[in-house]
Amino acid sequence: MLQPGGPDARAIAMIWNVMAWGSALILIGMLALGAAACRRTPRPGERSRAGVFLLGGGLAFPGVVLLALLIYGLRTGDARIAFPDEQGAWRVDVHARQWQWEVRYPDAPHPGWTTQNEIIAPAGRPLHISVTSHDVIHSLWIPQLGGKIDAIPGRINVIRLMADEPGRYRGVCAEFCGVGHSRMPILLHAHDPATFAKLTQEVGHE
Ligand SMILES: [Cu+2]
Repeated sequence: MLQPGGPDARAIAMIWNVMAWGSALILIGMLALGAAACRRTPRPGERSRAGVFLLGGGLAFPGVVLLALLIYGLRTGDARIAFPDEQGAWRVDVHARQWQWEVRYPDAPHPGWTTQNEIIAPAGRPLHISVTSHDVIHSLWIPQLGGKIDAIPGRINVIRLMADEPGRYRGVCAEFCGVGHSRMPILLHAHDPATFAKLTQEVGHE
C-alpha cells in the first residue's frame, strides 16, 4: 500500500501520508500545549483565556482541518471512479468463487482465454476490471495498485487500476469467505507492450 505501483494506489498512499503526518503534527502541538499549561503558574489577577482555546482550538481549528480533509478525500475518491468507455483500457473479467479467481479477457484475440488466480495485464495501460462472484462475497485487493472492490453474487462491480511498470503485483481476497479464505491469493502480472502483444497473440493461436 505504501509502495504504490500505479495512479490509484498513489492517490490512496497520498491520503494516508497527509492524514498520518498531519495528525502527528497536531498531536505534537497538543502535547506541547498541554506541557506548557502544566508548567505555567498563573499570576494573581490574570484574565483567563479559556474562551480563545475553546472556540479556536475546540471548534475553529478542527472544523477547518476536517473540512479540508473531507474536500480532499471526496475529490480523490471521485478521481478513482472508473470510466467504462475510455479508449485504450484493457478489459478484465474477474469471477470469484470458493476459493479461487477465474479471469477472462474480452479484449483478447481469443475470447475464451481464461487464467486461474492470475491477471495478465499490459503495463502502463488502464485496466477496466469487472468483478463478480458465483457463491459468497469476496473482495479483490491488489494493495500496490489500488483499493479493494467487493465481488458480489449477481452484481458486477468495476474498478479501474493501472500498473505503471512491468512486474508481479500480489493480491488477496480481502473479505472472509469461508475456511479457504486465507488460501485465495491472486497475482497481477504486468508485461511490457511487446511481451504483452506476443503473449495475447500466442494464446489466440492455441
Ligand atoms: Cu474469497
